[in-house]
Amino acid sequence: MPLQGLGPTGIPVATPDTTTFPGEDYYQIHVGEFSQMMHPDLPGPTKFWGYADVTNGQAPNHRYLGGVIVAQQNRPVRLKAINQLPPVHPLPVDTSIMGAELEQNRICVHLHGGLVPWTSDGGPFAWFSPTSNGISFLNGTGVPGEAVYRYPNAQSARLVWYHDHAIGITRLNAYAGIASAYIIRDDFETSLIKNHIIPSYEVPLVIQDKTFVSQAEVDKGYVWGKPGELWYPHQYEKASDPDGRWDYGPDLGFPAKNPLPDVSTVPEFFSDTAVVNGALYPYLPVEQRHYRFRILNGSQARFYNLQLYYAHSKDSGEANLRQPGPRIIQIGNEAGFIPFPVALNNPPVQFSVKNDADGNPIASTMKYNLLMAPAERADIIIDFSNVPVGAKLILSNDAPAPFPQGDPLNDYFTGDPDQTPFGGAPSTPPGYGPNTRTLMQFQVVPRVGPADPASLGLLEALAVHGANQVGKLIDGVLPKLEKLEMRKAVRVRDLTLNETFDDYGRLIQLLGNNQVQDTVNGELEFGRAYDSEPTEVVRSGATEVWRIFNLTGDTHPMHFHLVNVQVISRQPFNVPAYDGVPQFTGPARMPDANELGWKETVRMNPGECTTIIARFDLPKVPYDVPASPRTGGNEYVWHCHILEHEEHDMMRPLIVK
Ligand SMILES: [Cu+2]
Repeated sequence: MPLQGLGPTGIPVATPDTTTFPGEDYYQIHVGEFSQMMHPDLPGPTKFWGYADVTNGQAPNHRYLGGVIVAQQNRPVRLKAINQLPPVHPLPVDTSIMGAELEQNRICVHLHGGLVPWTSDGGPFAWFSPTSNGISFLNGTGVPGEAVYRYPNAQSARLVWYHDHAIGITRLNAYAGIASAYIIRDDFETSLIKNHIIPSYEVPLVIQDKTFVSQAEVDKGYVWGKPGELWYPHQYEKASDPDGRWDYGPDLGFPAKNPLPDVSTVPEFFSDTAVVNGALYPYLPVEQRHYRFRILNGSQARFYNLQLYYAHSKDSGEANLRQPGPRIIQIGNEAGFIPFPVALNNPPVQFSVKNDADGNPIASTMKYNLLMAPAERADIIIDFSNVPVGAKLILSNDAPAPFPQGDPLNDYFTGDPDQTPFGGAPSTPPGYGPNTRTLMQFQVVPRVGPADPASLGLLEALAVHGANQVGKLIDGVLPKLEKLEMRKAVRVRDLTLNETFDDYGRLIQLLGNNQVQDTVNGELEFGRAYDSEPTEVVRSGATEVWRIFNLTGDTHPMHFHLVNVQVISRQPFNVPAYDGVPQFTGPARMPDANELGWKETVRMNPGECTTIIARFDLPKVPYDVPASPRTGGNEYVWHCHILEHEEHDMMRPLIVK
């Protein structure tokens, strides 16, 4: 099916009211339930929760990912969210997760990547329902079920997004569709487009994975959706069961206080169907010219190692891994333009990693192409000028899930082995799903109008040949970067990413610092619950260095509210020996070329200490921002953006005073 673009029949873009609040763009966004046919081959329409523009009195036109907002740097946006969700969630709700015992139609709007006052940050405790609200909710209008968020937009051009963050049901609300894009424009970007340095042909690509309910699932007793609606895990399948997949505490010497709940969350959810802009395995006609793609990984837990290949001559639905497509030139990430463009797919790099003697992946040996963890963004240019008309290119993925270790149960592709004896899927027949490797197809069509000006090749030349070869042309083309200096840091914090078992024996991820919290079976535990006393309390305006030690087996995309950060290094350390004082076992590595400059979601690999630096400036706004009634100060969070990790319970307060 064709890729959905922006527009009323694709992904609707909201239209601001520019008069009610002079100098500001005002939006009224309806949050409601709707159904949409996602693919003609699905057995029925899919029920979603999502955003729709009702700013100018129009009826809500709910479409998946709808409510896209385009903002201008330094022009504030005021967003009123109107919660008219029904009381019953479309997905199974596990009430053993903190907060999930409350109403099911609680929401809050988090502007992910927005530098906003905490009262507009939409943190987990700032939720509101049609009838009540959370302890940190201070942005009501006086009308139940309404909230107002104020975004200064005092930040450079970039793709941010807004999505739900309500405690206990964030993962469900986001999966059910409460998410949309928010694009910030600025003069620098406009000049690059006007001067034909970056293309004016621009396409957002929101990549997600979803699973749709089949008749067989309904026959097996799935009651949270009809065939064609969204499927979400509702049982904790113990690894000790014949078709199980998750470690269970009591099986490994970690006693559980409670039996597993009937409806249970799982440590992370990898779906079986790739969806781009809400379309299943879509195609996009592209002319023989330069295109700019704004990519967001909006998945629950799945990473993508994006590569571009020509389609097989015999089967145009499959990538020919021996025939690389054109280069991918990355010019930006989630914090806007990067300081220097990077050539990827040059040629494509398939994922690989070496394991140590114990079978654990050695992060420093990982090889990949355009790697995107959940919540990461990439601003890329692809030049189709030299691709023959009629050619088909496949955007393809081979990132392991979970990352980087991988479990074949989560890898879906044409002709994959039948895994039904182990609780997995049957083999995927050619031309059909499920598939998480073949994401979408570009179909090259003749160019309409004149050829692209030569200047559109400049960034690719820079990325491939370096600044020296391109000479003076780069003046004014590259963004300026303020580099944060380690010597200005007032504090170095040691923090930890942890894995243990909860009271139900389920695998759980936690954040902590370097203070031991408990010893279980002789193992030191550093993890703390999200709702325990804040420890990351930072002085406003302070620069701090955070050394974040990953004691788990997974890479975690750590997302920082309030600030963008700079990645200083990644360094291996002795995980079993970690007692709060690290023993480094190898040299520190520089961040990847496309991670230089600013970041806001940072991949932190197993066995590595990832060091970041940030300056905790609060946004300047022309009104008083009250202290949080829950924590005091300005209440933000930092957390893993694998949504099941975040919810259970890999999130901690970030308090700025
Ligand atoms: Cu995580």
